[in-house]
Amino acid sequence: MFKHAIVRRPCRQMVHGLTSASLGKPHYDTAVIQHDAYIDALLECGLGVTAVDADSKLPDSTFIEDVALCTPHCAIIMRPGAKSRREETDGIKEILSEWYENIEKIVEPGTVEAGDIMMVGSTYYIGKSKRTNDIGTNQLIKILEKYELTGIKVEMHDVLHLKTGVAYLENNTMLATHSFIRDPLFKDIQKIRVEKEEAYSANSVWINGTVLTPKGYPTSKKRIEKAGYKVIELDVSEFQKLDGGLSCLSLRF
Ligand code: CIR
Repeated sequence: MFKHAIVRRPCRQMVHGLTSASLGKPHYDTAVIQHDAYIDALLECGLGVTAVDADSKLPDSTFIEDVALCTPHCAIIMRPGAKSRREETDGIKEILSEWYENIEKIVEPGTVEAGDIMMVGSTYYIGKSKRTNDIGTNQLIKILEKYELTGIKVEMHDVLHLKTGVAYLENNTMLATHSFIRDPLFKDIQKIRVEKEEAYSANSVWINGTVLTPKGYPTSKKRIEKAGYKVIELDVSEFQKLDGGLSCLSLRF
């Protein structure tokens, strides 16, 4: 069960955020409305929510998931692979120290963005992406082992982050797009298949029995409900324009 979430308000400069999508520029005022609805959904799932102020110098900073990993025993501050995102970690230690005594850190030349990390109980799957390098992954695995947690590397292609293509929904069940469905690493986990046309919906989030899923992906929604979860659909179109989704918008612990 999660008790708390930390989010970061989007800033006007989000229109200059990194993206590979060809969906146009995000509309700031709409993003703020969508972000408010996201916070409401987190509250509805029973979480306490801390909202960090927007930072106009950091266009991608609303994607706060990427800058830290919050485990039950320690928090780990990442070192983003994207240079323009490195300063997003400034001040994160002070924020996390309200909940964590043990705060660790990925250091140069390691890079890890936590969108590449999927938690399955005490095991953390770490995707090797353009943003997360081997040195960073090895540092992360060492830190996890210090707290009796496990880190496992995942080879992947065609996705920005691991959680662009998979989401663990607890109960030994995960959402997976085609490239992850047959990955032997996940062979013991039941899959809810995400169809190609609905690939964006793989970035859904389990919170205390409810699954937050992006609006507009009816097949995924139906399959998640059929598997026994309550679903809350949220419109995150303005964040999708920046390659971001529901998991990227919060740290949950
Ligand atoms: C980026 O390219 O870094 C941002 N525009 C989107 C980050 C999305 N984060 C995530 O998937 N965890």
